[in-house]
Amino acid sequence: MDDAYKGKKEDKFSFGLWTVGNVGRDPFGDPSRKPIPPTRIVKKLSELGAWGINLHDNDLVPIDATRQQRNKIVREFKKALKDYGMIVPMATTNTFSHPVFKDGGFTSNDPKVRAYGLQKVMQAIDLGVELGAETYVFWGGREGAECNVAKDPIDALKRYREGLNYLCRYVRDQKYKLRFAMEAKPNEPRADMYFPTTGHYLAFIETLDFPEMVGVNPELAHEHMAGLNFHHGVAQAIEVGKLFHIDLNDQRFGRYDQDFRFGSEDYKSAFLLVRLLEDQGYDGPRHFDAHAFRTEDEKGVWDFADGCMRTYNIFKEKTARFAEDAEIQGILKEIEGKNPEFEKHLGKYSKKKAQSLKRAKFDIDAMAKPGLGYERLDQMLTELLLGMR
Ligand code: GLT
Ligand code: MN
Ligand code: MN
Repeated sequence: MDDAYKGKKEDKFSFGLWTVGNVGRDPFGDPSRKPIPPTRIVKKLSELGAWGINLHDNDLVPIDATRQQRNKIVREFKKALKDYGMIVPMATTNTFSHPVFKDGGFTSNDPKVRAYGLQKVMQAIDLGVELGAETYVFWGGREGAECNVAKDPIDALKRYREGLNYLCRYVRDQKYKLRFAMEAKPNEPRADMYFPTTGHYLAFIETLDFPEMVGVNPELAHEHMAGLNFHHGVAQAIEVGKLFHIDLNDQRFGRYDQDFRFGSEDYKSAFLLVRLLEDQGYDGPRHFDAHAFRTEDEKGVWDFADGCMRTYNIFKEKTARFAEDAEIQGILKEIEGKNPEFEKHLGKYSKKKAQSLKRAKFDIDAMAKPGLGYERLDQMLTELLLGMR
């Protein structure tokens, strides 16, 4: 395979310890491979050309570790980061695995669980900052419901807000350089999760005490699970300056949470996304939140990781090719260039402009007549992606 597409540090590719560390467990089956020690993950990812490694508190430090055990694990992990030139750009908290969180962390009906949740997140934030993280992700894995009469959804939202406001104040108090990135998901593991889409979070963030500290971490698979167009959601986040992080993977519509290798299912969506990120100059981490098929052994895991990075870089090259394709660019120019004389009616409202626009004549049947030629354009994109242009 061509080395030109291999991951390089400047590509800012990152993986979670939980992604390449996924042991192939699913609701119906036991692990199909052995856990890989975190220090080995750091080494292998670095060799493959990744730049960063992200983690939940308990991906690294077991939930029942003593202070001494924790410090030893962290010391060894930091050494591996240094030895292999890797960084921890993002960290997060596991508030979903232990059954104490079976009805949520922030949104639990039980104040004791909510208090423990806050304590756990503060400790995990301390760990993340100690490892150098500048982005802190919140994925509310258990913040949702099956029995929808047991929890008032308005109370749930208020509790989530209260928790985030508390933690923003904690970060400010500690003088940490840390931003929060909220990750939406419509369902799994709960039947219904609060904040099912990135758009829900974008609205919610504006109601927080420190909205400037909080952005989003959209995940491709999660938006596809909700039947949405990922690249549109990401565009909306970029447009309001809220794309703090991104989870790249792939997913068939209408299925369970698959977390497939980036770009392995829907080439057109992956292309549109990479083009958007590159054209908009997104300079945050390109984080792969995916895992190898359950059929794989450790070698398959590294094939998977290499594949995510290669595919991103291949789509990046396709983006450049798209921009240099004279015929495609000619069509795009033509689409944009029609009827410039009507620009004067658009833009900011003024009384004068509105009066003039109300007098303007439009022959809507004539306007509707010409075809737009999008079939030809879309076929050109298809042929470009299939390697024919
Ligand atoms: C979990 C989830 C992911 C989240 C991770 C961060 S954990 O694997 O499915 O989408 O990004 O908490
Ligand atoms: Mn997922
Ligand atoms: Mn994710």
